[in-house]
Amino acid sequence: MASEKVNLAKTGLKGAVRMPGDKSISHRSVLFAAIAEGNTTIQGFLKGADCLSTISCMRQMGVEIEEKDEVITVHGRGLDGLKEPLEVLDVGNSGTTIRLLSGVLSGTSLYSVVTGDESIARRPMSRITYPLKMMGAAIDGRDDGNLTPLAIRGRSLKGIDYISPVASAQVKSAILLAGLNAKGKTSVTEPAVSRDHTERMLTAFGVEVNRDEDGRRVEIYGGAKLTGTDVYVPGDISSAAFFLAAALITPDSHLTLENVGMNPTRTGILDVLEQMGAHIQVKRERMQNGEPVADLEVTYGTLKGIQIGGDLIPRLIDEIPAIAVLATQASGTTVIKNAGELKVKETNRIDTMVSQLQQLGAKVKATNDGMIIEGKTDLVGGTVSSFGDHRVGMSLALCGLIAKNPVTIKEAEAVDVSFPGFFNVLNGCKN
Ligand code: SPQ
Repeated sequence: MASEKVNLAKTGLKGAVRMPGDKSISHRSVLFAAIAEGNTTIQGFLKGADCLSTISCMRQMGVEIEEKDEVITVHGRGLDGLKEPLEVLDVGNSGTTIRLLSGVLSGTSLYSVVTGDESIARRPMSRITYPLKMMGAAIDGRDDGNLTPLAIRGRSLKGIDYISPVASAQVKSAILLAGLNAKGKTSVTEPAVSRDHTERMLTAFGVEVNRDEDGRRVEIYGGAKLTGTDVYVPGDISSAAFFLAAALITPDSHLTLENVGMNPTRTGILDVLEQMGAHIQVKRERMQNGEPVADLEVTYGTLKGIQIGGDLIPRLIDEIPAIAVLATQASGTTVIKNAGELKVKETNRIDTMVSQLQQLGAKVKATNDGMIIEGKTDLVGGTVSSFGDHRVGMSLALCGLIAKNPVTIKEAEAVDVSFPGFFNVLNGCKN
């Protein structure tokens, strides 16, 4: 297990940083390409540990995937063309991989066992196995199908109209992907709109996807075919969030973040930063492959505490650890509520962030569905842990830029899940 030490930034952070590829879109690009007919090329793919797990699972099912000059070529096998895996499929740390893949596998004629690391072993799977069983899937796992390993005996499915109790793109995507192989229509209705990369990308692969005006209800028809295409993966706004936060808390900083995905289902962080008083300039707005992209310019500035909750939460769920750090440097109180989903991420992100920030001198307390942070606080530094959670690791690293003493992060290698080279890029901005 590697530790990383982050020291006080003696001057502001400066420069232009190109963001790594979007993790959610990278997973989907390989998975959809594999079940498409014909070839797909993918540019900007994130070579983080999670997306590499998706590649390795698809290769285990006979999908040929080549990597040359930063372009990935996937030779699609069609929905019925995946080969039965001879060994257990290992998704590593990736919740997206296990949930989306289970949706695909449920409607094939294959038997498969899917598992992951210790963190995956704790994460709830009944949120997908329950609706998939309603469609006729044969899935089992520990705790009555709630926990990995999942054993999936693929068989023919029937479409359902599912009212999801959670706003979750993984739940929505698992059901829609199973729906591709099901008889008739499959729809998912969510309590609030979750990220819509599956809907956008299925459309790019030639599948008819119907959506209600507000995006909460999505519908597809069984038997639809995916056709290989060219995919361009934009930079990940969830990765950009750490650099937005780094610049906003480190005096005299000015950073340009290039190539940031601006899908409206993901830009809640920008709404929050604006409310906190930050000035972020959005430049060079453009569309790439059905996804909006822009460059973001961020300058250090004073921040104020705010209230965060409601339908905004799914639009920034992965950014809450970074927002918690920002809130320690904002004047007044920040209250984050309706964010109970944080408890079922790579770690319980409410408990890990609260305990680790307290260790660094922050005034923060956990609530049932979020946290309350008092600012502005001088952080003292010390030794903390990511507990194997990439977003916790990167958030705690930000504290090192402003704390009196260095911040040492244990299990720092976790950052490779979504941002390989994160510490080098952060240090590069200090020079
Ligand atoms: O893939 P994984 O491990 O679930 O990753 C996380 C993350 O922080 O990177 C969550 F822990 O992102 C999820 C995100 O929270 C990725 C995702 C997707 O690509 O569909 C959707 C969100 O999860 P959910 O449960 O709301 O669908």
